[in-house]
Amino acid sequence: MTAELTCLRATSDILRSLVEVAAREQLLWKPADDRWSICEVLNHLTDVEKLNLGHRVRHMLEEERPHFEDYDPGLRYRDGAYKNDDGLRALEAFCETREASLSWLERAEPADWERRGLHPDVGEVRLSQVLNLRAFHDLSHIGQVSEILKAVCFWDGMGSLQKYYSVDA
Ligand code: NI
Repeated sequence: MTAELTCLRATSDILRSLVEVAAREQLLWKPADDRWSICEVLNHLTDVEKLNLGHRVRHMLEEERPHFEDYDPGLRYRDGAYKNDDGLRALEAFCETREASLSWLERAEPADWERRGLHPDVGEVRLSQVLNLRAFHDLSHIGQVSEILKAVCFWDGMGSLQKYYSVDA
């Protein structure tokens, strides 16, 4: 299995373990009005999974050089696609959606990694580039979830030992 697929496969278990650290209401905590909660991050990942990994990659496997739809996370957030209501349900929705993507992605042949699509901003891209981006994106949001957990679960309890660190959620 390639590094991209190994990473994409690991993400659900990593997120499950991280989410377990927090109490249910902490999954809804926002570091600031304009920053996302863990629940919103999880809903963002599911939305991206459906519209980007699911939609774009599937079209690349089934069509010649498909045009990708534009995807604007800020717009999706404002449209309410990342609602902040139930972190555990959001986690399960992501894990199910990722599992479905992997089940057909892992059936693709190595030659399929060279298939092309047309990105609305950067133009022609290969499937392997999209998968590298998806793995990179997973790790970015795993880092974001870790930062939120540091702030919401452990920062207050550190007391005077806070002097050695800062939080960046
Ligand atoms: Ni993102």
